[in-house]
Amino acid sequence: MKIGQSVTRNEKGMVETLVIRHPLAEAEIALFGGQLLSYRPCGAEEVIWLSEAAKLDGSAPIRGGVPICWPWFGKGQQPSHGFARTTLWQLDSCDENDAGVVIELVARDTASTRKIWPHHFHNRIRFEIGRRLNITLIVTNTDKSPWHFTGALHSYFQVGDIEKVGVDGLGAKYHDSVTGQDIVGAESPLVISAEVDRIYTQAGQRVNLRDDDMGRTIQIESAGHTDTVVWNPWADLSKGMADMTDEGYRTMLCVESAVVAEPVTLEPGQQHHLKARFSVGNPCF
Ligand code: TA6
Repeated sequence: MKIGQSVTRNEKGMVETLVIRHPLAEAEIALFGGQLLSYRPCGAEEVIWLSEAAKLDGSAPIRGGVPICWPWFGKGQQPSHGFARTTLWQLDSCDENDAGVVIELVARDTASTRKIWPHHFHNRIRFEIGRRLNITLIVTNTDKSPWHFTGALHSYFQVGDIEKVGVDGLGAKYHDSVTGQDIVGAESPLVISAEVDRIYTQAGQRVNLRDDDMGRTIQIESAGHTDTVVWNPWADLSKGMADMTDEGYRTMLCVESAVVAEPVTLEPGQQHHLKARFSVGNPCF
């Protein structure tokens, strides 16, 4: 069903999606999780990685795309990475013009979210899809008392060959979640040849993901974040994950705009914007 000149309601597996076909870009967004699954600017190859073994039946988080981790990041509480990525979001608005398509989805607290996290909230996720992609998570405290959150736009990028990738702009300090160590003096660019799970605490606003195999650089700009997380599970961990193929890790890298080390506190009525912008060199423009 068409809901705009460039936007159609569709299904991927068993989840409802919005498919965007605009002269400047194509994309797909699942209402389950409010999750971007695909983004391809005109003339470019796919930017976003989606696991070939992803569960697309609404029973579990979707492996790939840009899951929204909220109201917490990580496995410290259950469910892992919070409940936003398994919430069914509602389409709130869809607009388009020559520059692209803007889609907004919303999710509020319900009886079941309050059982897990006893607070009132209103979340809005805005996707601005054009020659670049902007994703903004707008979190509002609709409660009578302050609360705090951590979270991330847990972006999975498509790469040609993980061993031919270099990431710069990550800063000098990180927490290594594989070894538990805090490291000062990180290598730059980061080159990956084993499991990587790092929380960079001094990343700048702009991180470059250089991909020698695909011959492109994806620029990731973040705002409203405190950290940038980089993750690749590598071979052994992937084998234990039902929603990754054994070789899936070779073509993906997560670079995440995150709030981990310092939770954001919101007073009643206050908002926080967590943003990520992806741009890729493109012959069309
Ligand atoms: O962002 C990195 C990370 O927190 C890793 O520690 C890794 O477990 C990954 O996210 C995936 O988590 P998930 O709950 O989706 O399996």
